[in-house]
Amino acid sequence: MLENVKRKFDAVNKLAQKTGVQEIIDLSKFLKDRISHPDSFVAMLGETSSGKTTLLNGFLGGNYLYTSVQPSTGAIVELEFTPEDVPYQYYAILQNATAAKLSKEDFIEYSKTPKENIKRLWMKTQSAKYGDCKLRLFDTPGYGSVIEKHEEILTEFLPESNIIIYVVCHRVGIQQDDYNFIHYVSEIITEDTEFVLVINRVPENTDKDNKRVNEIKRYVSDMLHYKPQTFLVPNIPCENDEYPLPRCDDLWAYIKESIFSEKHQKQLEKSFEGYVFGLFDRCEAYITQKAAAQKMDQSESDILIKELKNTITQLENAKDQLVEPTFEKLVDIIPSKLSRAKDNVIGAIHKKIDKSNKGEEQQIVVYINTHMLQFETKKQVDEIRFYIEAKLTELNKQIEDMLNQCVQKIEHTIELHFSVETANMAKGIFKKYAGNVLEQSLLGYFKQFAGRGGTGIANGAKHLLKKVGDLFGRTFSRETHNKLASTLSKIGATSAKAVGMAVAVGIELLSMAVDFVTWQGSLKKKVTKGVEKWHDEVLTAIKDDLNDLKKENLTLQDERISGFRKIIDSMSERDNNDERIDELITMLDATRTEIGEYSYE
Ligand SMILES: Nc1nc2c(ncn2[C@@H]2O[C@H](COP(=O)(O)OP(=O)(O)OP(=O)(O)O)[C@@H](O)[C@H]2O)c(=O)[nH]1
Ligand SMILES: [Mg+2]
Repeated sequence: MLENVKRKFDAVNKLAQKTGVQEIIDLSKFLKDRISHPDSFVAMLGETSSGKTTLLNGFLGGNYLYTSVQPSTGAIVELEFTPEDVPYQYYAILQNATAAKLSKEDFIEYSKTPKENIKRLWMKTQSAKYGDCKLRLFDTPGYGSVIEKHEEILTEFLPESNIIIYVVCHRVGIQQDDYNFIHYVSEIITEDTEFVLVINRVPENTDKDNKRVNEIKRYVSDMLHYKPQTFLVPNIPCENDEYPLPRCDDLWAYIKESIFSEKHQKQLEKSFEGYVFGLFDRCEAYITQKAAAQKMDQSESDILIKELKNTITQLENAKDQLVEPTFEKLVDIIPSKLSRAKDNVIGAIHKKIDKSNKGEEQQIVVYINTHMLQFETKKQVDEIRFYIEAKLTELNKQIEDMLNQCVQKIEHTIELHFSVETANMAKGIFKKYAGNVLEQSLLGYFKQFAGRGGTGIANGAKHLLKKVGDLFGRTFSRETHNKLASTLSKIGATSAKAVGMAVAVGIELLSMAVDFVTWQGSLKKKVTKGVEKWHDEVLTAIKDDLNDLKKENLTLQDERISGFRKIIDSMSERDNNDERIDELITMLDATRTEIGEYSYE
């Protein structure tokens, strides 16, 4: 597999080694490891007790993971099937990105009640079934716990997944939480993530026309806007508290087939080829910078360094003048917006209660609980989400414009003051820095995976940025955009969850013997209280999310700055070894000929 990519990699790797730059050599090693063991990500999702962990035990062929009728899985548990010959190994991945070896007993214990400092648990086992590939299966807790304690499932794991297996228990059917969950999943995932539906514990002798099965299928396809591949897993009756592990060979066969499908393999090949070109671009940038610095005379070099420093100052200023104020304003205005949202929700529901008639008590309570609370809060939160999105898109645009102006100014200075030969070289440096989609993809992939001590989650097939035009800075904004999209989804999910907590407003009033007007008044009070609770929870969550987003934006700005610093560094430390530079340039040209051009198709 990936033979073509490996051949190109070998050529670029030689060039990378030749540069002698540690950062480039590290990138090359990282890429080599990834290409030899490409991984696929499969995430199990679904309400608590839908049987996710039991299905995985069935897959493993033994009770390796803890299950219970109570909410049982408290941590994210990763099962890694690796081609390397290793016995079962248990680890905890800690918040600081290091891995700690665990005994089997501790592994089970922490999967029930994870310690604060554990990010996820990790069980590694050998399997020859997947050839050179690694299969990484993620077991997750139910929805409530995901929203409250494991937001990284929404923000990190799902966007990286190739396949999501969504498990619904036949007896329970689709509940409000499933609605919310599937809704936000569908917002986050891209078209290259496959959604597989499992209807679990289907009673024996259930035929194709089973009402519940069809109802679950219909609800899910309505939410996703397509019909997902669906598997029915039969219920195994319990005897003496023991039952055989579920067999769903067709499900696992399908997962394997999907991972090895031509479509997925092509995607993998295309992505890795892109990273190999990214590595080449990194080498090329370094070599051309060196060569240009060599050719420029002192005054040219001084002018360029001055312009670069100027750009860095502008980028630094943008942090205080654009990023900080934008977030400050957002944090300032969100409370009043959310407060208005709260009033609107309360107003709409109170109006409904006021208009109700005696005899409709039951109907109204049900309507409020099953429909109005979710509907009205979603409407309001969506508006706030749009608002945040608009403001942050605007911020992005401002920063891009600023960067564009800087680069134009530098190009102009070069044209004015440089000789023809050095002008083209000097401009080349910026072209390399600016339009380098592939290099940015590789660095992004590296940062997310290896940047976390190798314990990160990053799917090689998914980090290749698409070419979105040659405009300076464009490629950066995609990363910010992804982060923004998942944060906005998370805000929606938090809100839906907070409403879920307020559900069952006024049910107890139904059994109380009070006159209708008193009943209306009490129900309104309950609604107000429930919605206020929702408001408080959502406000805290949005503030935290905005803070995270701000940090992310500032980090991105720092990365841009460090990109420009690298150019200054390579210009300042002139290499007087002309021979070495010539050798590098010859090798660069030969490598370019050997690997050809990357096509984005
Ligand atoms: N009788 C019977 N019990 C099952 C079957 N599948 C799951 N169970 C039981 O259902 C309960 C819940 O299953 P789990 O696998 O822990 O559910 P889960 O989705 O992982 O739940 P959380 O980890 O809380 O999200 C456990 O007590 C299982 O033993 C089945 O096919 N037959
Ligand atoms: Mg579980």
